[in-house]
Amino acid sequence: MERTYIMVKPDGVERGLVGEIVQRFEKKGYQLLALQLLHPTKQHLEQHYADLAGKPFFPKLINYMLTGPVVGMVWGGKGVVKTGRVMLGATNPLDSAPGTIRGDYCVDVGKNLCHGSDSVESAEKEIALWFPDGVRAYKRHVDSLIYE
Ligand code: RTP
Repeated sequence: MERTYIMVKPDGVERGLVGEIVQRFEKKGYQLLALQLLHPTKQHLEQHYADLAGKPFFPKLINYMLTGPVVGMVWGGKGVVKTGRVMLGATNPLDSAPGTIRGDYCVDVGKNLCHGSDSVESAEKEIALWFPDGVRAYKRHVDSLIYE
């Protein structure tokens, strides 16, 4: 099953948007495979965002992500990586369509509430980084009402 790593960033946790974000993925029909609230270390975040290490906004991004706990989740289902990112909206919330999470709930790129893996490969890397003990699959009876 395709899996993705979705993370509610510290602003999303503090603003009480965890439930809203979880609900959107649940209502879509995706399967919740793992969920944790975590106070990430600087080193952990630098590993997660390693691809962005050269960007001018990198230090600001790490400091933002250190302002409080994050809620990390693994969601599974058909096309969940690409569609998950569509559900989050564009990186810059001012470019995000209404109806997306960022389009509905935020304004600035430096406070854009959530993260979603950008490919199947990076999703698997991120899941291994954030859930090093592994994520257990389970059968969902409701799948017969969601998939043809
Ligand atoms: P994410 O990883 O959080 O889902 O975001 P993304 O792929 O859509 O965007 P990416 O380019 O990977 O950037 C990661 C996060 O860095 C912050 N950012 N700040 N110009 C800026 O100040 C700037 N650009 C990006 C955002 O929090 C973005 O989500």
